[in-house]
Amino acid sequence: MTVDSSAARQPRRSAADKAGKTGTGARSGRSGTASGATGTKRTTRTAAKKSAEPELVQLLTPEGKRVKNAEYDAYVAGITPEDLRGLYRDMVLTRRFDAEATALQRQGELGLWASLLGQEAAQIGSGRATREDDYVFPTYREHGVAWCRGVDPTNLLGMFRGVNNGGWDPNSNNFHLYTIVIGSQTLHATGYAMGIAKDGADSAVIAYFGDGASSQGDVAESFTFSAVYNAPVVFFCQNNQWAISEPTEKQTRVPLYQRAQGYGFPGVRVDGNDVLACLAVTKWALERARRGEGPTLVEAFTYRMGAHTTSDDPTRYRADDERAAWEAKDPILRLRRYLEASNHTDDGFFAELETESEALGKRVREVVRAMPDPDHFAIFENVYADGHALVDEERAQFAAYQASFADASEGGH
Ligand SMILES: Cc1ncc(C[n+]2csc(CCOP(=O)(O)OP(=O)(O)O)c2C)c(N)n1
Ligand SMILES: [Mg+2]
Repeated sequence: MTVDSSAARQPRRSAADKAGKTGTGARSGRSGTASGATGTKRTTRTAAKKSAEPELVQLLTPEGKRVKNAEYDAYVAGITPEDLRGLYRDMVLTRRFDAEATALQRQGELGLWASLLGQEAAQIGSGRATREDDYVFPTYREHGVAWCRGVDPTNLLGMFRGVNNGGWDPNSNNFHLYTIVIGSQTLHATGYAMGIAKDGADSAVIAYFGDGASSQGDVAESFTFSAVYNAPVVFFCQNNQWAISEPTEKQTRVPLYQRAQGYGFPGVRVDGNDVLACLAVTKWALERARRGEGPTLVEAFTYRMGAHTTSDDPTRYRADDERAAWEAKDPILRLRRYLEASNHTDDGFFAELETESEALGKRVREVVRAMPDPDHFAIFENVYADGHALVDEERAQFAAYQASFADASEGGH
């Protein structure tokens, strides 16, 4: 896995190739798309998936059985029962927070919510692999990663309530603000990583994006730049099978992780519902970056169990049996099975976690409902550092518009 400093200019064998050689990893990444099957009918897609389950790095089976992996076991070798319970707690509390936010949107307390349901392992595994001095560039769905970075979950809700433009200081936790323009944060991450390299620091950067975003030019550009400059960045693509109503088949003809090969860096597909595998593979990729070996693409193969956002109705474009198949691979359930089978937990642990979960839900509800409305004119702040004539004009127009309501009410309406 060691690559010398001139590696950026040398064609390299990908980790997937190596994994294939040792028979342990995600080499072929067979999927319904690899054979060119691009059927758009729901039944065709489901059938293709059933007949060709993709190969991926997995340490915990859906039944909660630990399987050996010669390449990645080393990255979780020191994990203790307490660490495992910690990962379980992270996933349970993240799911609870997410469910609470969805409910708050339904009650009219949030304008919108993008649920992470089903993606807890991908986010907690990769998030816990990061070091405090690493820098994280999320999309809009990385609530589990935010949790791992120590961002108070209630801070994630201000933007979705429409009371602020972000809600946290990115530099407090090295966790950038949520980015809605899909894929653009991969460029920010690449630039930041190039800066880290120039500073001579051994920190790394991780950029999250989705299967849909993988089609954006920004992602292609960031792959090119990071490869050529050997930037210490991990591209963590959560392939949750859908980009709103578009299936992954509409984004690519090859498994996404294989795209890295064309840019000259390794790509690995990991079971995104296996928190241990996500932890191990992300640690490996971050350590490569720290050693100056450049970028890695990690494709976490997972599933968006819920709607794209609370504005979406997935029953219009996907079949129920697809969700049912993924429910059997639930990330929380599989770790619970493993913990129980290993006698790492007792009933007291689960009961305490339930109490903690209830308390989190209560706090989230209370904090959101108490969020003050912003000053109406705050939207004109922070557009330009030194102001701008056009913004001044718009502010004046808005002030006149607001004043028109005052006139109307004074007029007896
Ligand atoms: C540049 C850009 N184009 C289009 C959109 C509208 N949009 C919002 S989310 C989304 C789909 C993203 O899918 P994916 O990258 O798979 O992420 P997921 O939502 O599944 O987590 C699109 C097209 C956008 N936000 N930004
Ligand atoms: Mg997606």
